[in-house]
Amino acid sequence: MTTTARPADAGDPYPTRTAEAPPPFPRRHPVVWNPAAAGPLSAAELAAYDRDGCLHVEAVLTAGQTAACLAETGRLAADRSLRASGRVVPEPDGDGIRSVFEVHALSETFREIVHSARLADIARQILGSDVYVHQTRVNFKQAFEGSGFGWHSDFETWHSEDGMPAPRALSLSVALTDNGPHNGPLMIIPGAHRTFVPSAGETPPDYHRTSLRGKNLPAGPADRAAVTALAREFGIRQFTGPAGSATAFDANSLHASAPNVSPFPRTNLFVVYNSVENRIGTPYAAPRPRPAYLASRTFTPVPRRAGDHADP
Ligand code: 6CS
Ligand code: FE
Repeated sequence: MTTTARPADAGDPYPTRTAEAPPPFPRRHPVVWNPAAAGPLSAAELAAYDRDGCLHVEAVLTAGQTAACLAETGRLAADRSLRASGRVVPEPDGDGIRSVFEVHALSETFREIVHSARLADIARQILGSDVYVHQTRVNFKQAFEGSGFGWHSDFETWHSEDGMPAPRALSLSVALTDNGPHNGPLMIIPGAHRTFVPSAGETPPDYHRTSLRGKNLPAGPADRAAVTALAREFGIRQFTGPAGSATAFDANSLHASAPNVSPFPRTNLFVVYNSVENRIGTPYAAPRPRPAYLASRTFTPVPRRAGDHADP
């Protein structure tokens, strides 16, 4: 593996992180890769995902599973030995925890859920292939204190910093506590996944040490004029739902979330599945690849389990 960024003229289909960002342009790849793929989503749900780049799914976890995940979350947050590993991201202000990465490697409970057919079949159906786990994390938004996330496309980061070739990946944001309108739920501009919004500013060395804290970022946030135009065109959808429900969203969805000033914590598990046909390589616009706990380079497919749906 080389450790230098590709030259900007190497035929990159999604140029970004240049001093002057090029204007937004249409996505160059499909969203639903095989509309005939079998799986848990109905044809209407698959069409809605294709159109919007996002879909709410009820009850992906049982009450017992959400309780087990919350217990594990508390254990990981209290584990002092994890703090120095980089996996634990502190809040930008105060000493709370914002995120813990690679939870499926730290906890058998999370590993089991990430590998379950209930979650992975959704990804396999949308991406039209086997999938592997690119990233997992728990985002804590503590009551009163939890900070927000500005508007961005995850694919913009995964492409530039991790070397992900195409937006053939998706996230499942799984509510471990109830997500209501007041505790900083996910917001998405439905339809904006069809536009790639380049970000101005070169990626600094070791940028992950600061970027994940989310404040005053020199590279990565989506251009505000582009967000404004897309939100005027498509509106903004807020995803609320009880613990155990989930939102699936395309890697190139434009999304954000507000801080949590409510008295109710908002804790979500994020699982990023990438197609096995879209393995990451050399970063497109960063000096060095990020650590494996942010961007896995183990491309083992999530095993298909009984109850999974065979391809037609
Ligand atoms: O850098 C990343 O990979 C992550 N950052 C954000 C703000 N969203 C998704 C992703 O986990
Ligand atoms: Fe994100």
